[in-house]
Amino acid sequence: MGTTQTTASTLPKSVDLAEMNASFQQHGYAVARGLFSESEVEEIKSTFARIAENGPVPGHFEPVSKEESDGDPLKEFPRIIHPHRFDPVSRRYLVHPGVLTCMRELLRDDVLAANCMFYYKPPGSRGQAMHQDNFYLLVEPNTCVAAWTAIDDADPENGGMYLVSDTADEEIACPELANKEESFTTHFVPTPKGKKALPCKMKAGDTLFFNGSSIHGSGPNRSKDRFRRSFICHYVPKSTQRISKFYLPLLSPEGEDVMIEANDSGGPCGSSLREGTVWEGGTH
Ligand SMILES: O=C(O)CCC(=O)C(=O)O
Repeated sequence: MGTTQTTASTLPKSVDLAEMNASFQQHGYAVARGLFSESEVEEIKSTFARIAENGPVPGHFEPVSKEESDGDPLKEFPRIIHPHRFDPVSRRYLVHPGVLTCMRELLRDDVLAANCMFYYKPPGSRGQAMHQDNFYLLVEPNTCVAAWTAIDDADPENGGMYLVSDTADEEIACPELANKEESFTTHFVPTPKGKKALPCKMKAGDTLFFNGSSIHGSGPNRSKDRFRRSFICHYVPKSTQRISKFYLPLLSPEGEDVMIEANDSGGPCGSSLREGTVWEGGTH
């Protein structure tokens, strides 16, 4: 895989771009089935297995041994933040041509990549309470869009994603506190009255695209032995003027660093709250 442009006609046959676009514009999300090939899924899986074996990468991945984990599987297998800053395979997949083709269609603009993350989500781990991504990315004047790729099959039992349809036009809320028993992050955005969080069943290689204002999250992995690994990336329209400095530099489709203005406005809670413990585990 390189950074050569995939066009709509070279996407896998399982991906219907027109249908995705209609769903995304109407409901705020869309799924591209089988966007990543089996060999791509395997390469991502083996890359992150190797990173886990090699141990800590300060500031990105700071696991502890099973003995030191206090029985919390997420301490042993924490999510990896910004792996594209130290791992060339992640950097390459952050500009996956199929993802970029879908993104350009959904955003109706050229795009830049903001970040990627990898979640291992082993059996027994907590989920991530409902939230809105643009609270963290602070993209202006529009918003970010996530591309969440399943590396294992994902469903409600092993902590698959939930998304509240038709929330892409919601204001970004200042979050409430999440239930610590169920969520490893501290933020919680309630589902608006009359709306419902819907489970997104995914097969390995499927990618869920969703708007940065859409309310989404996941429950605990209650399975006995099924990891729920996922490769999660965020993108912004090329016309973006500002973003939280945590995501700078952005990455162009050709793999070049791109600097834009940092947004230090603090978002809907104001900047003082951003310093407090309420933020623990709450960044993207
Ligand atoms: O993968 C998950 O469990 C939650 C991920 C998520 O909500 C996010 O990356 O914004």
